[in-house]
Amino acid sequence: MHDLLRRRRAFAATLTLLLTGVGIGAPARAHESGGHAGHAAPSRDASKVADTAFGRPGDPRKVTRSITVSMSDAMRFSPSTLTVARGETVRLNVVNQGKVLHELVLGTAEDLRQHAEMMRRHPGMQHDEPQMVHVQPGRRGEIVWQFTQAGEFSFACLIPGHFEAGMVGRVVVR
Ligand SMILES: [Cu+2]
Repeated sequence: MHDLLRRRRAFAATLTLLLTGVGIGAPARAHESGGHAGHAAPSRDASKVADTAFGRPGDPRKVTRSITVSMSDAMRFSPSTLTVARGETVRLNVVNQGKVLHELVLGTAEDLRQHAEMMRRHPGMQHDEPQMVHVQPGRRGEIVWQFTQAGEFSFACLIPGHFEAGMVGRVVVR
C-alpha cells in the first residue's frame, strides 16, 4: 500500500519536473528526445511572440495586396509560386475548387515536411493557427500574413496524401 503511494508520488514529481522543464524553455531538448521534432520549431510562447522564420500574422488593416490562390483535387495550388516584397502584408484568398477538404499552411520547407509527417502519424489531428487555413469544398478562406524575412518559403496542403501528391507551393520574399 505505502509502496504504491510512494511510487505514485515519485511519478507525480517526475511529471511535474518534465512539465516545468518544457515550460521554462527546454523545449529543444524535450523534442530531441521525444517523438516529433516538427512542432518544436517556434520554441517560443505563441501567445506572446508570433514571429516565425517566415514572418508573422498580419494586421488586416495593413494589407497592401490580396492574392487569390485556388486549390484543386488534382492536388495543386494555382498559382504555385507567389512573389512578395519583404515587409509586405498580404491577404491570401484561398479558394477550394475541389470536392474534398484542402488546406493551405505557410512555413519553411522543413517545417512543412515535419508537419506533414506528424499529420500522417496522427490523422484527424485538429489544428488552427494563423499561418494556416482549412477550406471546405467550394468555399474560400483567408490568411493575412506579413512576410518580414527575405528568402524562400513554402506553403502546402498537409492533409495526408495531398502533400505527398505534390500539393506544395513556393513563396519568394525579396
Ligand atoms: Cu489538399
